[in-house]
Amino acid sequence: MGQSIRIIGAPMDYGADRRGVDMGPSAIRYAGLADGLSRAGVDPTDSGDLSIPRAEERDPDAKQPSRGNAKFLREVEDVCTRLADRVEQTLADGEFPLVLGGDHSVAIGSMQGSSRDADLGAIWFDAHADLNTPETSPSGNVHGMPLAATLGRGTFEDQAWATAPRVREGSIAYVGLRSIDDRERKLLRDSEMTAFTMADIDEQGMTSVVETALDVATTDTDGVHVSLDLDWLDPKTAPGVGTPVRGGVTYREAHAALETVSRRHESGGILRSMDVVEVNPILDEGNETATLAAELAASTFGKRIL
Ligand code: B3U
Ligand code: MN
Ligand code: MN
Repeated sequence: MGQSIRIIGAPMDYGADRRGVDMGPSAIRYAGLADGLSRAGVDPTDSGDLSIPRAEERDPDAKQPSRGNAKFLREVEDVCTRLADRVEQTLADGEFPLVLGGDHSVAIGSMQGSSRDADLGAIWFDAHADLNTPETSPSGNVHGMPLAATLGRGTFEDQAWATAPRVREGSIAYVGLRSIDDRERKLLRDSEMTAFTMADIDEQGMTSVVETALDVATTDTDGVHVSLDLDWLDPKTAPGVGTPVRGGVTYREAHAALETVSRRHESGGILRSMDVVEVNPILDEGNETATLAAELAASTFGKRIL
């Protein structure tokens, strides 16, 4: 039997403006996630969804930023705290946590849980840098802030639920950036993170970029967290996302990227946790984006063409 993968659904949409990402976990499961993983040679079990009240059932004032400019921050805290515990427990049980979002703020919980017992590197496959603090965010949406939260930037400095002290800036690599806000750009430039933009992929090719990103995330760490935001892909390939940005990764590049991760994992067991986020079934066409999310997870865990 291959590695045990525990699927954890986090149907949360507090962090995004457009509704619908809370249905992401169902859509990805329906698209054949567990079957695809089994065929890839690993052993998936589904631990179901965290229970998350719909935004309408929460205090309407919660949308008003409570601390800095961050909508529903207390609600995100509640979910991420529970998610971090689930991820930590999964690892303690010897299984691999595969978290299905939900908007990208779920990554605050996955990274916190995954790094409680380990120095953690990360690869961030995303069109966006997700490095806004509540002070710099143009939208107030927490899905644009998970890395700032993990690194304890701005308002997050004194938020122990969010900050993951065993995730070092220097062990984080972005792949595929193409939409960065002005103040976020300064934060990124002043940081120690490694950032590969779409232009870098054009120049160097996806495989080579991902190999370098893996070097960054595995140096002086105990394992790697992969965070896969489906808006990383071009909107023609992945239309079911809330904040599409044209000029994204193609279908084949995406598979090549995760196959590269997979090869490194097969030889060195480098992966520790993963999340697949921002699939929005309401905006999707024929569950295409959810299907792609399921396929990319299978590629990560060893599915090959031949
Ligand atoms: N950077 C913008 C937009 C954005 C970030 N992440 C997504 N959209 N999905 C913001 O609101 O922080
Ligand atoms: Mn993101
Ligand atoms: Mn994004």
